[in-house]
Amino acid sequence: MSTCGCSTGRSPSTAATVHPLDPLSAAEISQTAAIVRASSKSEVKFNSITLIEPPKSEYTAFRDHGGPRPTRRSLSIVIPRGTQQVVEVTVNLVSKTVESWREVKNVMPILTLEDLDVIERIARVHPQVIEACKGLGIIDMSKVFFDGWAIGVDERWGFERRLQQALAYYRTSKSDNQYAHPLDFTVVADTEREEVLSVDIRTVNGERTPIPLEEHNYLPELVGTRQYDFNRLKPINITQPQGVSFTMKGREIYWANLKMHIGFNYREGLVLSDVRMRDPYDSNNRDRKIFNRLSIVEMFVPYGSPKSPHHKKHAFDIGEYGSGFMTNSLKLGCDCKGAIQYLDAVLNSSSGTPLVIENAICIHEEDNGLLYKHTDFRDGRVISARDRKLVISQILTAANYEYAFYHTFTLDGTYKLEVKLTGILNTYCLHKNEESAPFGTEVADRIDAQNHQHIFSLRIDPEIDGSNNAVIQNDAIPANLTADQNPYGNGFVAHKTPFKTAKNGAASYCHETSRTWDIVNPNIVSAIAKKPVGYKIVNSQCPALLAKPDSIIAKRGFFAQKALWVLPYRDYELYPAGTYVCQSTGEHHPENLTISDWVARDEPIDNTDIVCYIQFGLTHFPRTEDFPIMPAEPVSVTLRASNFFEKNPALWVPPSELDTDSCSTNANSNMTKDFIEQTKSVLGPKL
Ligand code: ABN
Ligand code: CU
Repeated sequence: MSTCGCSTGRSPSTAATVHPLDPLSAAEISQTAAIVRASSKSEVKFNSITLIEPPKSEYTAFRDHGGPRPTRRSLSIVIPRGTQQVVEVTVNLVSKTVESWREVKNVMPILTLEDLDVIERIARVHPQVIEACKGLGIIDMSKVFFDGWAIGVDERWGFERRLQQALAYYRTSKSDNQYAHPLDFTVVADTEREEVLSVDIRTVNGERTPIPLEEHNYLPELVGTRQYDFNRLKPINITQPQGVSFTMKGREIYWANLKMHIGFNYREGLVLSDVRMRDPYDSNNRDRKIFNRLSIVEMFVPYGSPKSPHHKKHAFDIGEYGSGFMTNSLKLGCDCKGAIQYLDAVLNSSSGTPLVIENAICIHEEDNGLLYKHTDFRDGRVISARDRKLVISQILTAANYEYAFYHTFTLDGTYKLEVKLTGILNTYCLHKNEESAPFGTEVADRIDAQNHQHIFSLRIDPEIDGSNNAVIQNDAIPANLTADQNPYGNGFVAHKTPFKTAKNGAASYCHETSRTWDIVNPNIVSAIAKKPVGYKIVNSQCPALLAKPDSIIAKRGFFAQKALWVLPYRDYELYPAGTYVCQSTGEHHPENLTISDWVARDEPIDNTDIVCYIQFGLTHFPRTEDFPIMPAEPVSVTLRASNFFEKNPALWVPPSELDTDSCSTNANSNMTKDFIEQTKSVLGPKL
């Protein structure tokens, strides 16, 4: 690390040192592309090239039992140029050979950023689109922009076309906020043949909707700097004079008593694996495994206005576009503040060349407020300790929206995934005879932002002290006792429902009973609590999917119908809306299974290797305050140790009174005032 505490963490791994879960290197991506190309009869377009993680048993044998190093393999999803075919190619990176070449019918792979550019390029010069713009008074087509989206539903075409739709906007200048000027038509195109298939103008009572032309900007170069009061807030700087408290060995991180591996791929983005904790009280000093793997595997954004074209907008922001592909290159001091360790991401272009996103992953620590405190009111003795977070984060841009994912660990062994939603609302123009309500909000004059939901799916492969785990649902209820047993009626208990098979492991949240779920290892019982060791899922921000159960939205987004699914673990069963989400219909596809297929098997989930899909998110009724750029809205899910440690791990943290390095000051003290006066005399009144 450099002296400022910043580092890019780009030291290359060699074949001998590479961790089996490390993402493909640039060299491995190039090598894969060359091998695939050499064995292909036609020219191919690389949709994705990614690591095939070793089967869990192979990884565990290598990691824990001295077994052989797993073979590095890659999976390429390719499209023979100009066709609608989808081919999965497995390459063995040790023998440098193609191991399998398999065409998958009636599926469509992710729309990459390159794919999404196609529709803008072809729509702008298409005669029908130019005509549609003329009808709105637009002559200069360079001012018209098209956001490519996957198509939610369009009965006019099937898998003979690789479809995308475009939402159209106008810009008054280069960086003008186009979402303030939505146009009244959409475009459908075939991505591979680069053909516009339809221009769909939505008229109201036979009339076009004029472009809302008022500007709603947020960039200083457009709005000026007069509205900023630079004196309102004094600087806050985060300093870690002795450096950070984590260390990195390749992509393995060690912090406090935790260690884990940080992976990344085009689809899930960040993947945390092999999360282990050294229990400070464990007499054998074991590394206790908590999670084998965790990642955000899907994100569903269905829009709630039945009016055209909004019925076609239900975005699977991860399955249709790839969380990795949309990842931002992060900026020190803006996205991340303090002493930051970055990791790059290496993905692929359509020609198979490596594509590096510098600073794609941010790793840093933050003060996390109080960890514990007590005042003995008799003698005034006060004790408190401060908590700290290790944050591993990634931010992605999904067309108009931004999503920031913060995977957070704290000193009491808690894991919390916090998502911050920001960016710009999806908008549409309002005709003079229309109102936004009840399906949306008029966030600015004639600008409609429709109601929508954001439902995320966090996939956790738990391994609480071993691979055989189970899930127990806890409901806080009044004790069901006789008047003799509970004469004052105050008794209440946690009613426990152990989940036995996948169908009863499908659970909704219940506010009335403060419902939580414990992931436990039923084979290891806490000697003190006499309860199985576990981690508790606290998931209260989990909106019910509001689309009707028989709608295409509810079928395609079946996973979003429950707050929790528990399934038996199977290698490579990852994506709840299917491996191939673009143009999916919600109907059964034997080569593109979804969570509805996995649940239908209704297999045992009790005391076996299980995996949990945790859905959380929010229902968004847009507000004027969300426009033109949304103040970040946080939403989270938490997993807390529950009888996992025999004693409280917070006691391992020295209380603040023993911390001699604290540089806090009392804002009221004379010392601070003197300091400010002195500094003012040096720096002038700007301070
Ligand atoms: N929200 C739809 C979307 C996401 C990513 C890229 C394009 C469109
Ligand atoms: Cu929203």
